[in-house]
Amino acid sequence: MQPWYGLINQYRDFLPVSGETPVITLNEGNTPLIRASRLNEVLDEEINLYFKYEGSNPSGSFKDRGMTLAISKAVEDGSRAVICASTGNTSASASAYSAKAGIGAIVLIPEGKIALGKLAQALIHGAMVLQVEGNFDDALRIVKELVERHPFALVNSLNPFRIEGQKTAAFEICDQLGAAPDYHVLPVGNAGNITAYWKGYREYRDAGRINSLPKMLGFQAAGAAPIVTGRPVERPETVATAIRIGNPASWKGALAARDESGGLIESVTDEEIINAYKLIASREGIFCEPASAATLAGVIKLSKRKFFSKGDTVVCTLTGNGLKDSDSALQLSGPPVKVRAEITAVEELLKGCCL
Ligand code: AN7
Repeated sequence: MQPWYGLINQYRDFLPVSGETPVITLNEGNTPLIRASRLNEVLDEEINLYFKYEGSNPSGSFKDRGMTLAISKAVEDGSRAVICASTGNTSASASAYSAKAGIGAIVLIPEGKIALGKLAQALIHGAMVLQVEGNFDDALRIVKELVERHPFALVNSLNPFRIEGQKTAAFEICDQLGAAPDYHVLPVGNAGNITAYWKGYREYRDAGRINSLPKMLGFQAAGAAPIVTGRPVERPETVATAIRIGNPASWKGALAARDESGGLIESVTDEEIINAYKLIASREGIFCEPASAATLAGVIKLSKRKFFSKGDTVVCTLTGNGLKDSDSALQLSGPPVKVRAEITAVEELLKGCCL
């Protein structure tokens, strides 16, 4: 087996790096593609369903793919500090890679609306964390203005290097499957990732590595679905805080991915997201965050209306690790059962359970 030294090393020929680029890496990428095996009952069609588990990246989300490149290029350009607005994962990743690079990180997050694990990550990596009294869209607006006035490198997905790094997930899936899937399913927030995957699939096709392209299926949370409704959402709301975004930066990229691939972008309700979140954990053994579960929620919804064909290969990207947002898991599961420290008491409770 070849050792893995991160995705810049692996996919250098497809990335805008030279021999001079300092590679800032935490050996991100090479994440598992896991075949779903116990979801047949909840699906109305027989499809080959896979999860690309991006929660196994070093900071626990797909953002690391874009960040290894964005931070490497920022260091190459001589930047001393990077800045981003974030619903949590971008800030966690930017903070981690900046720590590795030895440069400063400034992150603006919406007050009270990011999962605690993500906040903890940014803080422990030593970033300057500012909680904006507003939402993600407010934070991004301020960050965009700040970089006009100060020499900070912007590492939101408006930075093209972020998209370049993130496209490598599409390469990996094709390498892992030996072909492109029929459908690729993503949660859509700021829409950088769907833009990146579509770019990745096209580049792999153009390089002759695959000979077909998937249809891109994006899902937004119903309370934060600007691309579905066709206009910005002023007060986005959803349990899936990672995708609580009302005015996506890569709106056009998402529309292009949808239209060029012959796919769709629809919404799923919080209830559908929570149902899928629990199913992925309880039936497949994968702990993802609520935003990631919008993918399976979407697949369930589409299979109800017989959207797929028998045998279709469908890949859902599970964008982030569930441990980041253990609050959501605890709230949705309820507290564990309390018992006296005696075997008989424990046995009493176990009656009728599992045995
Ligand atoms: C787990 O961290 O926007 O459509 O600031 O954390 O590329 O924005 C996170 C987004 C999906 C949506 N799943 O991806 C941020 C941020 C998870 C995420 C998305 C995010 P994009």
